Amino acid sequence: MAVLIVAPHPMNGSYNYRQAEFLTSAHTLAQLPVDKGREIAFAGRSNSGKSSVLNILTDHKGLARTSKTPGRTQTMNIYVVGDGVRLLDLPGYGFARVSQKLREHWAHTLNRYFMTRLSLAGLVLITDIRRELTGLDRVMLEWCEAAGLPVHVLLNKADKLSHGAASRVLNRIERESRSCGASVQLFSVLKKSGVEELSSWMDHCLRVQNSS
Ligand SMILES: Nc1nc2c(ncn2[C@@H]2O[C@H](COP(=O)(O)OP(=O)(O)OP(=O)(O)O)[C@@H](O)[C@H]2O)c(=O)[nH]1
Ligand SMILES: [Mg+2]
Repeated sequence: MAVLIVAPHPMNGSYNYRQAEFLTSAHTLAQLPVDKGREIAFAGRSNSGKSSVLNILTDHKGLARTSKTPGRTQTMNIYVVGDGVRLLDLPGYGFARVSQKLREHWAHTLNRYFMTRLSLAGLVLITDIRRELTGLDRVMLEWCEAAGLPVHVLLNKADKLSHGAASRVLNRIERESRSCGASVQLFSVLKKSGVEELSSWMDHCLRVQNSS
């Protein structure tokens, strides 16, 4: 298993997510890379667009596998950006057609991942703007607040709503999320919009963790 070395963060404080390369897949926590450096996890409901967001962020279409069918990502997929920074594409939650056994495995494994992973620097919570926040999204937000983990909500698939309707959802979710310290933004994989705002949040999150 690869051992990552943490190099100083870049002078201008921004990371080149285009450098991301696939490192490994993990079905259990023991299969994850050594818990050093910093990582940002991409979590959210199945089919909200986690893998697609990763591909747009890294400007690499086929990096993470996407699918019209929910339940595509069934392992934790780890990408390395260089200088000890990793991105994790997590299996989605809330997908009923996955077997009970697999659902229990991921509920338990992701719970332990969030509770114990020292290198976890932040969470990008990806939602489908048409569904707004689901019960499990709210549980994630509350948990992040309690754990002091920075979290950024992407209201993805913003192209599915008119500009006005998307802005209204953004305002509402911003108000709701303020209490738990989460930031929120609109995003569209289809329109490639929101990438700079997401990158800036991630840069900030990685810098804060690096200097603490
Ligand atoms: N219109 C539109 N479709 C999107 C957007 N983002 C993702 N999709 C589509 O949504 C579907 C699911 O995308 P994925 O990236 O596979 O979703 P995921 O969250 O990784 O799904 P799981 O791995 O099953 O948890 C695909 O058909 C994507 O093309 C977006 O911003 N706009
Ligand atoms: Mg996926």
